[in-house]
Amino acid sequence: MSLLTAPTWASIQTVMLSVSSMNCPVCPITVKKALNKVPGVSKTNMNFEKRQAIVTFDDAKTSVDALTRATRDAGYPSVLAGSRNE
Ligand SMILES: [Cu+2]
Repeated sequence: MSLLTAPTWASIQTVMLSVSSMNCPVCPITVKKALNKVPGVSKTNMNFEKRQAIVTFDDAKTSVDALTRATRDAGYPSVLAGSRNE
């Protein structure tokens, strides 16, 4: 339990994106950079072995569409593979 609780109107979401075109260890770095540039993204974890990106973001500021657009614009199209609310 943190003293710094999130404002109730902000919904922090964590989604899993499948980025199938990551084919070498440098790719996740590029994708991570692209995702971290999206306003509202607070955390990005890349899993190169599974070709996945796990992204935590504020859905008042951004959306899954914006995330997949960011990876696509970086050259790595992605699709939503799962999500959970936090
Ligand atoms: Cu690569």
